[in-house]
Amino acid sequence: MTVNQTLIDEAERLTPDLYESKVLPKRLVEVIADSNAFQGWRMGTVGDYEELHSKTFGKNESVTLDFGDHLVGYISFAVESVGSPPDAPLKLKLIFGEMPCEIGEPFDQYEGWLSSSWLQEETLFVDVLPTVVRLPRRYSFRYVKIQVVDASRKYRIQVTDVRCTTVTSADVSKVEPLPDHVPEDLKMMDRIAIKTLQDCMQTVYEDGPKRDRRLWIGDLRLQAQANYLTFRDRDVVKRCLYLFGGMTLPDGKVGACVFEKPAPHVDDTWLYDYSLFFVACLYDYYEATLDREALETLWPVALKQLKLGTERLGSLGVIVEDSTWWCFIDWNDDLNKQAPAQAVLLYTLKRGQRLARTLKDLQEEQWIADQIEIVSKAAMEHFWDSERGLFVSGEDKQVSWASQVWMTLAELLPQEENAKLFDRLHTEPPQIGMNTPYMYHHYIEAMFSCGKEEKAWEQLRAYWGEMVADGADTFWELYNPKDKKLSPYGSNLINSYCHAWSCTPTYFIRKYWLSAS
Ligand code: RAM
Repeated sequence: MTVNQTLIDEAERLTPDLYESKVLPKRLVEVIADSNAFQGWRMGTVGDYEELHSKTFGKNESVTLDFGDHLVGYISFAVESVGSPPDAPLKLKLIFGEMPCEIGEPFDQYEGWLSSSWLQEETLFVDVLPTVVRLPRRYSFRYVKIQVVDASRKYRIQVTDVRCTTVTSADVSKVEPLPDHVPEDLKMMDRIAIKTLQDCMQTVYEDGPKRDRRLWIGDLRLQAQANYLTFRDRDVVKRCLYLFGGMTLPDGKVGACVFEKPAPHVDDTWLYDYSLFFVACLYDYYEATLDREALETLWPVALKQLKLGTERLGSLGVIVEDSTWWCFIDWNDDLNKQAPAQAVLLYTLKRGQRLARTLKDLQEEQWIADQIEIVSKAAMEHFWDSERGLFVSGEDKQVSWASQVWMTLAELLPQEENAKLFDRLHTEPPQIGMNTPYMYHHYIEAMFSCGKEEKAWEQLRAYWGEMVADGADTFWELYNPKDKKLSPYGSNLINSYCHAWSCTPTYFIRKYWLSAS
């Protein structure tokens, strides 16, 4: 990696302190298989949390605690023996679940392709009782199952004082309450979205506090947009931008994600669209903060992404797809990404052009203007099917929501035309749909951008509203209302159920509902 130590030092200086609070469990529960419940599991109440203190547990017995909401933090509890003096160590297993499925389905049956080490569990041995156990790892959960793997025939245990010390860098006092006239369902979505963002805001903007627990630029872009209208943090966003800008891949590309520990370093994953989003993140940050110094410092990195992005254009001005590239757009193996990628390039070029203008970088402004012309002209020639009145992508001329949405966001057509495009699409939806709240975000944003507000609210309510109906405490990484166990990783157990890129209902509500009312 190429390191600009000055930027990294500044990023480190901006490391936030975390706010802590103590949360106690609310009730004792049991997981129940129920084909009508989300993913086939629901929680049934067994008793109040206080009842835990009068219970004892022996070998193979367990208790599941419900904290009543999604939490990110450190758990501790007191444990003591009951009966004869403990004549053997106590072996405990703890299983943490953001969702009931993680408590209901044994982790050893997991067969997904992402590492099973993301599944949150802990086996511990306690040699001396009584004691207070403080687990060193941070967990992301609502439910915790405490299971006695073994004690001995001569003693049982009692568990008391279970608590979680939650952590976040989000300052909840900065969030303004929504006015009374906002409908209740939107208020509920706003609250859940803010909690999602809050739980992901740690010393960087994590994508998910359960998994991957690191800073991804695609997630950062949406989190930051939601943050500007809620927690109004600027320092942690700035820290994230400086981390990305200060550690690029050897050829100057911004990496898709970075790690903070043991010392900041960039991952070797590169995504075409994600590195271009560095420009969009910087644009949004400058719009929100007018931090000219940061803009001047990071502009060379942003400009470099545009230059590298245009290097993928073939002689016809169209993005070349080959084995050396990976563009994200959505988790969907069937999706052809050529047209959406061309649109992301155009979208970021337009933001880069405004930044160049702000900086009075006339030469680069002109270069960007020339690229916008080339990319737009080629997009119209290669991706716009004038007979059908929609965008196609790839050799097979695939019709996907992603292509329409990103071309709309890139404002290739005038907005009245985009509005008509959406009218057509809603009568005859594209064959290739959307799988992530990340893609749905762009779908909703595209409709707001071309004046289809009513449809945007309807779709926001249909998608995130159904997640609420399905029991979301925080919004999820993956959600397909037609396939609720969908996972690109081979198992819904490993999905993240508090995921940054899903936090944008609060952005839509605060940006578009409040300004319209
Ligand atoms: C997954 C994570 C992350 C996302 C990348 C592309 O690993 O969900 O949030 O940005 O994919």
